Amino acid sequence: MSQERDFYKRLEDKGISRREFMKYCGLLTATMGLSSSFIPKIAEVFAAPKQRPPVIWLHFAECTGCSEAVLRSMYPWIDELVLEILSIEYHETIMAAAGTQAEEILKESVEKYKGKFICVVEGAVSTADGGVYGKIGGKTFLEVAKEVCPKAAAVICIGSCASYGGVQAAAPNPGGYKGISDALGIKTVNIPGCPPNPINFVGTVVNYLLLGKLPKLDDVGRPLFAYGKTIHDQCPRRAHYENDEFVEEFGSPEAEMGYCLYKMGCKGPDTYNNCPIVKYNEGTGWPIGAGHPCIGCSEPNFWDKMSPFFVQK
Ligand code: FSX
Ligand code: SF4
Ligand code: F3S
Repeated sequence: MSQERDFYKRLEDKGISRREFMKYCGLLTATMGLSSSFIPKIAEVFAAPKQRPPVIWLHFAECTGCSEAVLRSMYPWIDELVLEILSIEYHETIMAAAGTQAEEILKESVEKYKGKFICVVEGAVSTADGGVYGKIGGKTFLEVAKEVCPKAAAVICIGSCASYGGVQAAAPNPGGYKGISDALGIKTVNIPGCPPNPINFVGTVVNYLLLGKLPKLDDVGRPLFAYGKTIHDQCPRRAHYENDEFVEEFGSPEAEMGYCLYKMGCKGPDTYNNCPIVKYNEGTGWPIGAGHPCIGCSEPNFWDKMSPFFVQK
């Protein structure tokens, strides 16, 4: 009980009311596809964590937008919550250590928590010519990934780059860039999107902590709770699609009226993600809501498969 009291006191000190926190837990519960009776249990995962699994967070070829998405947006305090439930042993962007000291921490943490840590991976790895096109501290990304990922209890790929290669793997891909599962031949939980919605990452971790297992995945490694339906099937513009009401030019009266963006190249019918429901930036916006077609950023190889983005294929 006192652990919980301390938690709420800490939230209060940061200017976050219990009501705001419970609202977030409600959103998380709904996103995870659980009934509202789970809200108190989910609140407890944060307020009185029974375990704080060690996490080793690797960065390879990417823009760090995924870390930014988790640490900065959504709710300004989500980073605090993530740090409450996870014991982040290694994360190049937020750790104080650098250089050889950082490399030693990585080595030590992998040995110390072998078989027990969660490995979060951000970014793709180069596989051509022995992986020489991407290195950290003299080691190729591929070497680092091979040393660390197979020793984890679970590997969670955050973002389309770690999941499927992302922009690095776009044609002609001279570096032979691949996602982690493909490059290493291992099974990973993929949270794609460029960047992904942080709530889908948090939901996956909370699922693991609350139910003791990873969520059910689709055939390309994505949690079904978040990626089980297409954008098109959840889109608020769907009625316009059915009524043949399309935007044919940006800035037109049809665009202003919020008509369907299919003729502007929208890839919503072929894209699985929960953006229309969960949205970004504290639930305020998402691409189609802002009048931009979906470019299919959570689909494997979307840079090649979905482009040209403004033309319907
Ligand atoms: Fe990739 Fe993440 Fe796109 Fe960027 O780190 S999914 S380029 S938003 O940030 O990996
Ligand atoms: Fe479907 Fe895109 Fe039209 Fe929405 S805007 S209804 S996702 S085609
Ligand atoms: Fe990406 Fe389409 Fe959502 S572009 S952010 S999957 S609406």
